[in-house]
Amino acid sequence: MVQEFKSLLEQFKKVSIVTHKNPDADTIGTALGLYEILKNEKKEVEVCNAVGILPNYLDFLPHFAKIKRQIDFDKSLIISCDSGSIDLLGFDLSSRVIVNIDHHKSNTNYGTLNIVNEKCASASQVAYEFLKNDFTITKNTATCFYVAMVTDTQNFTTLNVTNRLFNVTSELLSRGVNIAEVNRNLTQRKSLSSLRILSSTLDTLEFYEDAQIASLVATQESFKRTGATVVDTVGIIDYGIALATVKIAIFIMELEQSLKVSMRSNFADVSELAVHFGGGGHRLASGFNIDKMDIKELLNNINKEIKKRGLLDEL
Ligand SMILES: [Mn+2]
Repeated sequence: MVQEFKSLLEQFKKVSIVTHKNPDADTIGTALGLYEILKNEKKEVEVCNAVGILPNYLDFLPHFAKIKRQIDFDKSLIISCDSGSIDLLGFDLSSRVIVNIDHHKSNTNYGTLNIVNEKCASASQVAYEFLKNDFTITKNTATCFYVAMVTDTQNFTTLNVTNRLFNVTSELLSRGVNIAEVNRNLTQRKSLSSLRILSSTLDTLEFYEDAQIASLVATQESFKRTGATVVDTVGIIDYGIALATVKIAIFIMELEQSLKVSMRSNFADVSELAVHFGGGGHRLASGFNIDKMDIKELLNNINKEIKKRGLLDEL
């Protein structure tokens, strides 16, 4: 398959690397790592995000400042990173040649070339394993791929962390990744608004079904009061799943036009649940967006669906 990728690269002088809406460290890290690889191949490369609200806590990543809101290249090869569906990219990509690099179980294989491996813990692991033998992996690329792995696995604690992932990590470190510097950047540069939205969201914590389900809510009012944006809410949902009795945590964010719902679980398949509501994701971490409605009613609907599917019964 790497031959197919190489021949696609030969056909295009320009490459547009596209990240998904509500970008996280995996989509950004994978894209920026690829940017350097393709620059070294003497390609003209751009990195694009349709929404433009970037996770600024990742601004220490090489080339972060190059990410732009629009696709400027007309006849470029598109490479999408960490996106399970074409809609999540937010660009009109009809009639474009797309290389789809991802690890979501729900990936719809929308690419011309689909490099999708749901066994990988991050899209960056997919990219690394695919490219490592045929392309130069610099320290910068290794750093971007490593940060994507650390964050997508919540510091190597998710179920998809494997022996193979640690081997990949080890290979990345041998390319010169400075772990201490990465750790400091990821853990000790939080914004004040992210701490304030954490505090106000924890106040909303509620439990259902004998505390097997937990909910957290961030309203428009609390976003305005704390000055936080969606980017500042990274990691909040992990507090929902922290209590020993909780099997599924639901985090609802009220955006200007819609509600954004994230779900976490410690064994039940919440990706199916997300697909039911029009979203997608991983078995233990998923989400969806829905038109604005009463939040209590939405929580009720999700709880009903959880019961209907027997998601609390397993094990
Ligand atoms: Mn990912």
